[in-house]
Amino acid sequence: MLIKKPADIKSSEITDKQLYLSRRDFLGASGLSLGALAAGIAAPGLLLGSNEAEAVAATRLGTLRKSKLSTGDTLTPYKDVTTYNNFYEFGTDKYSPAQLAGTLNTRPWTITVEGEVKKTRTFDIETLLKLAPLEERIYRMRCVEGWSMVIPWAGFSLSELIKQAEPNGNAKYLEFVTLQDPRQMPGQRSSVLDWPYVEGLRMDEAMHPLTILSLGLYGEVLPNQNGAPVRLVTPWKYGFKNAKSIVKIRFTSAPGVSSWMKANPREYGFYANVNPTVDHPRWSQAKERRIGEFLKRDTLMFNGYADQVAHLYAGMDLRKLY
Ligand SMILES: Nc1nc2c(c(=O)[nH]1)N[C@H]1C(S)=C(S)[C@@H](COP(=O)(O)O)O[C@H]1N2
Ligand SMILES: [Mo]
Repeated sequence: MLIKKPADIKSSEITDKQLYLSRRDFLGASGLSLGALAAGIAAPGLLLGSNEAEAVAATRLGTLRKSKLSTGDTLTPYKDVTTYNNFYEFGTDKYSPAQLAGTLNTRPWTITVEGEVKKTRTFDIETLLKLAPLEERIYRMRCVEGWSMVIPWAGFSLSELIKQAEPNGNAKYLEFVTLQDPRQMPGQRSSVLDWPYVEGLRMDEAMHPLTILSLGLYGEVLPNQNGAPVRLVTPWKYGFKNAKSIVKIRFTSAPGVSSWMKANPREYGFYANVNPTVDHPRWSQAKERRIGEFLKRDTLMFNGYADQVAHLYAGMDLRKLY
């Protein structure tokens, strides 16, 4: 009997949660190691040629721990997650990043941790991949432009890296800095933003269990257009907070000025918490279009994560500190 097992299906064909989950469970249950896949050792029913097997093994992340912090919302199809992107380093329209990000070279790659730390340190991407067990975090994501997605990220709590970075007593904020290299990132030849892309968080936001460094999605390493090889994910904030392709994390005593704040301080604030009651000057934030759905849905306070994060902002006027 020739049944196409979920593991044989290329990621590009994956369109929904069920398929993703069944493929993952199949890999888990079969006891197949990445090594076995890479060596092209065929298991019964696993009909991969060795080249194909190598390609799959090179992008797969292995077993991911499940997390109680994941949402049960239906996943946005892989195709939409990886072809409808904001990544201005590869153009300002949604479709260019998927077409142009092939020029980004993600190996070798390092993140330098500096500023208010005991000692400046550099982590290479191989070290980062092993810094903590990778978890699957299925998060609702909301762009300030009014669309949203549900993405199964793979990553670990940013707090794991912060612990290793040993910030000192002056460290109250963090800055995340994207790679700057116009040869690899053609969008940087234009001055739409003040490069490199910089975003920031307050220390308690950065330490919050929901905040992750993501190294993958849908069980595979991040596609370049989604911010390979490592990017920030803070699901209760607007998408622009989540700096992609990070090369530097700086600990500071005062909040930094992000690229978007520089570009337009009236439109973009430091906090950028999803808030349906405070509109962006150009876009209402009351409703959102979940990619793949027809009717708009109500946007939820803190993107639906109020129970977990509202306490971080107790006593703050969120109309002023948007
Ligand atoms: N370096 C960099 N990071 C970035 C951006 C960008 O233009 N450059 N766009 C942001 C915006 S506006 C959004 S909505 C998200 C989109 O992430 P995704 O394409 O993985 O869904 O990335 C954010 N991170
Ligand atoms: Mo966005």
